[in-house]
Amino acid sequence: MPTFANSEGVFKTALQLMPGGVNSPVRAWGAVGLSPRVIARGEGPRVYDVDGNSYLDYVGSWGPLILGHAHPRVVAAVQEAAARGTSFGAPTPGEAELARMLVEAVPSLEMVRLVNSGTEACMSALRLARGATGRPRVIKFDGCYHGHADSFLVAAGSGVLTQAIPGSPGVPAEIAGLTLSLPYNDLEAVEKALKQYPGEVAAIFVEPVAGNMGVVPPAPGFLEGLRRFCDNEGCLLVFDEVITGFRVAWGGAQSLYGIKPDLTCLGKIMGGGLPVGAYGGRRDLMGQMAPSGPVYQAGTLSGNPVAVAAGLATLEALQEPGIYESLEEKGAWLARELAAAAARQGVLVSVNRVGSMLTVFCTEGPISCLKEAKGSDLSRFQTFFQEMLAAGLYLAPSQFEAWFVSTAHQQGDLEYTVAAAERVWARTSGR
Ligand code: KE4
Repeated sequence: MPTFANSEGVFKTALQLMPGGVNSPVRAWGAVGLSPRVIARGEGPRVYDVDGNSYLDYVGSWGPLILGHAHPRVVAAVQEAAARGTSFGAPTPGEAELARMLVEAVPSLEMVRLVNSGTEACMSALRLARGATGRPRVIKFDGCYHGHADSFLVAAGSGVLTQAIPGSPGVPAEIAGLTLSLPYNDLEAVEKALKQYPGEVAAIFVEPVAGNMGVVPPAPGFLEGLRRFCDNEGCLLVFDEVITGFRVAWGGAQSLYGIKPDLTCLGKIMGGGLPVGAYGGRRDLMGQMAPSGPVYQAGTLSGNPVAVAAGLATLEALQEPGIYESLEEKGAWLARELAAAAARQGVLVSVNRVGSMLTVFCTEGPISCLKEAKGSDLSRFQTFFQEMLAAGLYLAPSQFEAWFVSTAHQQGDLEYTVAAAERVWARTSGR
């Protein structure tokens, strides 16, 4: 019988020292009625808690670990970089190399700035959009999450949605009032908003594949419509590819769907599990960032050589021929077989997937926006999560997040996952 004594002990202490015992709200497992497992280490597709229990991991640190945990090339690169010094606050060869790789990989990038998180990337891109256009307003979409900068905590996804926080105290109405959050995949709503505020919208921010209300793909024509509106309105199209960058394709969702944004935000995979983010795009825009221009943004550890080494090693490993085809096959197989298992057990689910990111919604679907995602049966999700955890599956502790398949997940792992899900659905379908 597995024990969780050490997890419970460590978490009890953590609760005294950090809000909710965590350094990021989604990790507190508030939506699944359990105390979180305290993780000691990861290896390949697995994580191990401090009681020695092993789990097949589909959280992947919320997306960065596309190569699985402790990939030898990443570990070696980090060790080698650290041995040369952990930070200099000066230009280094590695950050220039990573910037070059990003510019060559992501179609819309002519110039890029490295930062320390996805939040910083999105916050900086918004400041640049406002600075470059001289306009105050921003359009985002319900259920999309662009980090925790003030302007984005309006109808946000991810932890804000999981915790059912309506907005966030501390964000002045004057700031929140400049953000228009519209239904995802609803071009009419965008057209109406642009007509309501002519010449006032600096940017439209969008997750080109939404990952923070659960996975919701763009409807046919949605991204093209946003591009057209921005061209006509003179506002900037910003793709938040913090999740989708190097996840759904080497060049991100913009290469998958063939739409060029004006600015792109990146993070997660490009840091290989260390704190790295980036924003970039047209040279005429990025050239407005200090010190080459007047829009200010800075960071002591931006482009940190150890974090950059992890990112470089990850991206170099992802250039191996056939990697994305394999991730696509694994993701498609898992999504298809999970849906088939649920159908065999007479359980209503809707599985959305793009590449190696997917969500099993506990409802019939289709799921194309936040309103539909919120129709999921959260009690059924909680039971599913708890039962899968007991079977050794470490899933995102929220209906409104994604499962991530890594290159380390083998076919046997996927088969085990589907069999475990089917057993859970067979046992609990009456509940
Ligand atoms: P970070 O500041 O957490 O590195 O990135 C913010 C961010 C920006 N854009 C998108 C599309 C994102 O998904 C995120 C962060 N994602 C969540 C999980 N979906 C992070 C998990 C957490 O908050 O702990």
